[in-house]
Amino acid sequence: MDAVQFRSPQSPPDSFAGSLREGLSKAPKEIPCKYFYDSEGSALFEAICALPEYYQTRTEVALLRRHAGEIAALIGDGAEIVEFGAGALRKIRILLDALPAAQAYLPIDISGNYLREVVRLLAVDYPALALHPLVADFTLPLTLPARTGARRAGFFPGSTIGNFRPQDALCLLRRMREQLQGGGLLIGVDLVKDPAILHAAYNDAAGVTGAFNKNLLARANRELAAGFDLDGFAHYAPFNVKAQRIEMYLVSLKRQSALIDGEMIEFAAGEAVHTEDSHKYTIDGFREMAARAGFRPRAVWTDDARLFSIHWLES
Ligand code: AVI
Repeated sequence: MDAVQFRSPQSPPDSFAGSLREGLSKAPKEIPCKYFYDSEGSALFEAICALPEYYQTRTEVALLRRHAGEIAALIGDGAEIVEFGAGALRKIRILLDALPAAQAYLPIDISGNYLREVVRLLAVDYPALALHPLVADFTLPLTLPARTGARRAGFFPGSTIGNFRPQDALCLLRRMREQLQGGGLLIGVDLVKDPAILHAAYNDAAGVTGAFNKNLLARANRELAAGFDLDGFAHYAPFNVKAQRIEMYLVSLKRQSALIDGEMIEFAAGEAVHTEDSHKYTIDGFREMAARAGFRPRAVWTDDARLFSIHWLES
């Protein structure tokens, strides 16, 4: 049983401390995957993207490069591009290079300092582009500023949609469609494939994904003095064939406890903390979901090995 010993500070439920306390008090235990991305976690994610086993980033970048002209023609001149969860702003450069007449760019990201820094670098290379960075959690309801461009186009690369449960992904797509005010959405979606390829991508030989997963505990130690023994947990990332998703867990290797936001949380030996799902779609399955969200699925691009897909969805 999870012991409750101290009940002093109770942080808001939407803070890291509050979410961690709430998620680790559940049975089974969980930690929302959005907490991976502090500065250490973001750097580890960048390292994952460069791993030989993690085919997603290089496949998506190659698709964007190969089809940039066609994509630009679909987006059209004078558009305002909204990027959901902007990150390092590398993929957007491929689009912007193909869209010299783009009017404005609105990157939305939860990490303010990081966003300001990458936008500053982008401004140097695209001096004619109006930049309107928005520090916000795009997974929550959010009102975007009034449209400035001829039309709006959304950009949601990286298959981040896969990190939402299908019902939540559907709600997110519906909300994005409203925010785009009649504009289309360009979205990257990872595909169902040989489970061995998927398993390798989330269980890399260098152990970077394991370090990324354990960064949740390291972050709790840094920010909350939780006292986690990182060696006392194992990274475990199986492919759930029925649900077509990679599931990530931190498995406690012994009986242990940690202090989170005033509560002593107990972990049994062998107990798993669920940290992430990464859903994989078929092309038709994703197009069906997009249609249920109110989009009209149009062009789709994929690589020869059918590892990854990019979809253009019209409103
Ligand atoms: C950000 N997201 C799409 C990544 C994924 O593949 O689901 C996060 C990740 N987790 C482990 N490796 C990468």
